[in-house]
Amino acid sequence: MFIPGQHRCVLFDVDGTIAETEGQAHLPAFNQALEDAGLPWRWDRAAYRRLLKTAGGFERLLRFAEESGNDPDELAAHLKLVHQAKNRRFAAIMASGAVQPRKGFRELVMALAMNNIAWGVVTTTSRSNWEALWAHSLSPLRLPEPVVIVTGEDVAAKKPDPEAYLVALDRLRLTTRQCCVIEDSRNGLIAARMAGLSVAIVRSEFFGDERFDEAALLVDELDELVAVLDARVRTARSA
Ligand code: XBP
Ligand code: MG
Repeated sequence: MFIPGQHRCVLFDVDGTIAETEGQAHLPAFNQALEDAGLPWRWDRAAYRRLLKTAGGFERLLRFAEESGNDPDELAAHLKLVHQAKNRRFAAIMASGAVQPRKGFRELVMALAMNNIAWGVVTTTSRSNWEALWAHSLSPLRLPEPVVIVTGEDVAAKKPDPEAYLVALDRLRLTTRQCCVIEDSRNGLIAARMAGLSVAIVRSEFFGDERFDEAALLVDELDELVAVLDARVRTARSA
């Protein structure tokens, strides 16, 4: 991780990694949208932790429909609308200013920039969710802008499929040796490793106790990665 002179870009996952958006925004937005749609389903944190194993909000709704004994094909058109309503609710929560980036995020992006390392975003959430997070929580931080943004709409297969990471490398015209990844979930870790990238995991609210054997680094907060970067830079300078 963070090899000065070799790594040109750090690819950040969004949900759980840049901000705790799942518990602070996606989950309440799902429950509001389900209620507005007149569906009796409500998800508590334990249920949502389990459902998060399925990447993609629409796919998550389909899975829950099936688990609750419904025919997902019959409900698909309705659930598509529920998912769109969920994302509108998500944007409203973001606009309220309720979601802030995780501790150390700004410092990490600035420290990377000081060392000529760019940052990018590789998520399989909807593009509108990324845009809401950027507009209300990140752009006020006056960061350098991400050099690549890959979202759920840019891929045919969501994480743990490696496609999102492969699309990012292709757009950047960089190799796997020139990039590394920060993720919070096992699905994200597998996606990045299958694309050939090294991965640091930052533990998050819903995925903190998953298995992360394939990770190069495991930390509790992003500020620990600032310290790792500083140490790598010092070692490279003294070599
Ligand atoms: C995060 C997800 C997303 C969000 C919901 O993916 O799984 O599905 O929970 O987003 P990643 P949508 O691993 O890339 O963070 O409702 O927009 O799908
Ligand atoms: Mg994530």
